[in-house]
Amino acid sequence: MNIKFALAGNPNCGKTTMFNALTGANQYVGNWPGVTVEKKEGKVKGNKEDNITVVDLPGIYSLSPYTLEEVVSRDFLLNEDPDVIIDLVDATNIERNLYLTTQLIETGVPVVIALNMADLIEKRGLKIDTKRLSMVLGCPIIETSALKGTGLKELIAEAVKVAKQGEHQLPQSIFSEKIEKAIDTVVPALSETITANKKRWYAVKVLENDEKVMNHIVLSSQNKTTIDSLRKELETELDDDMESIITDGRYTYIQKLISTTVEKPKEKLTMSD
Ligand code: BGO
Repeated sequence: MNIKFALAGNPNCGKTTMFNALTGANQYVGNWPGVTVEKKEGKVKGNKEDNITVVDLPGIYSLSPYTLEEVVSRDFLLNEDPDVIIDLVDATNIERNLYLTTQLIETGVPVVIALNMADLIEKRGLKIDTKRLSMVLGCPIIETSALKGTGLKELIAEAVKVAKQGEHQLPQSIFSEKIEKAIDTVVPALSETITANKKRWYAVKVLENDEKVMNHIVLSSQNKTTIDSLRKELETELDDDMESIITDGRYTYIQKLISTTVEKPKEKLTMSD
């Protein structure tokens, strides 16, 4: 079977090391269409049964529309339909890395998390309940060390399994009840050309008034008026702009999730404490 993985993650999460470990010398470098951002693609080595291509997305913190890297990444995920996103999460920076994860899950492309730098978890005195984290996020988590080459076979096997299942789990709710209700109002206003699994991502972006998405999709003038006034209402009530409200919502969700799944080492007391 031909399978396409997209490798995504924050800068410095170990993506280059992982890409090299997965593909070996089997890689080619070019540019993303129309921009001078480097595009790397390769074939997963040692897997004879399937023909697996890995596309290395640029290192990004978010899928917002503000940098070329972010735009290239989101266009690829939404338009090129990779079978699976392998989301590299740096275990030693898990809280910050999960911000992108919440957005990747919303694209409707199935996500498998590679919890990378796993060799440092114990050394740093961290305890991560991967089982619970996986259950709440609704995607498999495999501990990996791209540096030491551990967990890679398991990661490939899991991602292949997910690709072959071919069924899309709809993205989970993560925001407050008010925001989730607003998202539910936007979803039916979206055109049928947007597939069911991608509707949540577009609905969040429409609510945020993301310029690139607004220029790209078609809304009836009645739906546009309804959504504009819904946005205004929420902005007045929550006393912030919608993009900040959504960003805060993601952080609140992650903080809550981290508080029940990650134990950090106790701060060492210094003499002055
Ligand atoms: C240096 N475990 C550990 N311990 N380190 C890892 C792992 C892992 O699983 N994966 C990657 N690293 P990139 P992006 C370095 O380069 O792949 C390390 O931006 C150093 N360099 O070796 O470049 C990896 O592509 C000097 O570390 O990340 C690299 O995502 C001292 O994480 C760094 C210490 O990996 C970033 C580290 C001269």
